Amino acid sequence: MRIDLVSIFPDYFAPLELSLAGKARDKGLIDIAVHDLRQWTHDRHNSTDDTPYGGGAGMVMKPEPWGEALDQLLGERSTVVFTTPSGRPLTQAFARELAQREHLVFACGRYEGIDQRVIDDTAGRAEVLEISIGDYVLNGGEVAALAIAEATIRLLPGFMGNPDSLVEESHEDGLLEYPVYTKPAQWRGHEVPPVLLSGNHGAIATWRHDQAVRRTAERRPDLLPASAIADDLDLVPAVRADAAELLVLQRACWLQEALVNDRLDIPALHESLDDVVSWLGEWRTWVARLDGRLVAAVRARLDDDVWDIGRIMVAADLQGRGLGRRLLEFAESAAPAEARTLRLFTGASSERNLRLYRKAGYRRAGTLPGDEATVVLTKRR
Ligand code: JD8
Repeated sequence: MRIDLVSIFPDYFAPLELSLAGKARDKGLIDIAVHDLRQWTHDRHNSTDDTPYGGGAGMVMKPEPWGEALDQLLGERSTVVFTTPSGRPLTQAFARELAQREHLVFACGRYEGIDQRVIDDTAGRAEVLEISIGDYVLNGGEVAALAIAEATIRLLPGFMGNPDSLVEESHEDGLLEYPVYTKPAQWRGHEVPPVLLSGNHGAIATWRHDQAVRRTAERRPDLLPASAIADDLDLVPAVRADAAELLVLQRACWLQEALVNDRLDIPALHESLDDVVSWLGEWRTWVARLDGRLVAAVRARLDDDVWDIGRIMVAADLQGRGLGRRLLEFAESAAPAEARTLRLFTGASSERNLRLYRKAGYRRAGTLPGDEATVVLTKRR
């Protein structure tokens, strides 16, 4: 792979001479060239910026030097990376894509950015990628180019002494990395988790995976595949102290139901805290927390030989990840032996709920007495 980096601060790339890229260069995996943009200026002041059309603060990078720089650097199969806070976020998967490229040209802007016509013109003669390394603002594109180059170069085949070490990395399998330890086994009163000293590789692998899922669920639930959060959340019996948060979650969830069913006369929407406290005493109820936040709940009780399941609640930001399915399965598994039928009800227009219940084997069994807009669904045990 060839990498060219263009900037008005070329010294920013000195680190590339050091560890990583230096090693890759020595292994013949890459050749890197750093260019000072000013070599493509022709005025006495080697100007690379000017005032913005339309006014406003700051300066904008002139198109001409960039045009000439790219004229010289672009080849047949070049990919030009403009680093910008408005770019596509860099991810491990994106870095893997970049590692497949033959030639990367990093165009590192400064000031308020590069004249947009440079990006538009370049897109007509090469692959253009606008990439951001995160939702914060830097003063220029060099640091981002360094980060993208490092994330890419280290994935080049033959770079890592032991390619296996790549497999177990953060984000490689969509999870954050598990905690790591080395000698001594005791340090300042802190132990190393015994499983890691057990030599039982199966148990160690399981522990590490569980730690990675737990850490990801706690710190980056957005990264977790839909099912993982559902599988990882602990459902525990609700207590009186949960009532207030249950009320808040219930109102939020049934506001959604009110919207999809275009009705407000839904009991759950009108309950008070006392009502919740009261039914906590009449129904078996389970709740789940994420980072201490009550994010899911379900209740159930026996009515003759019917196990009534209800108030399946999932916080809006965690919906669509299989938690509803997990809550339903959990409540079903808690049904006592004498329960021969499982029953629940929902709004006739609550399509997502109806899809979940149909997939779980429930079938319509009429409507609630005096309420045609609420359908009852049952399933034989
Ligand atoms: C390139 C100029 C500075 C940005 C006015 C401050 C990437 N994740 C990222 N954050 N910031 C950048 C980045 C910032 C840059 C340039 C990348 C060129 N600036 C500008 C817009 C607001 N100043 C980045 N990748």
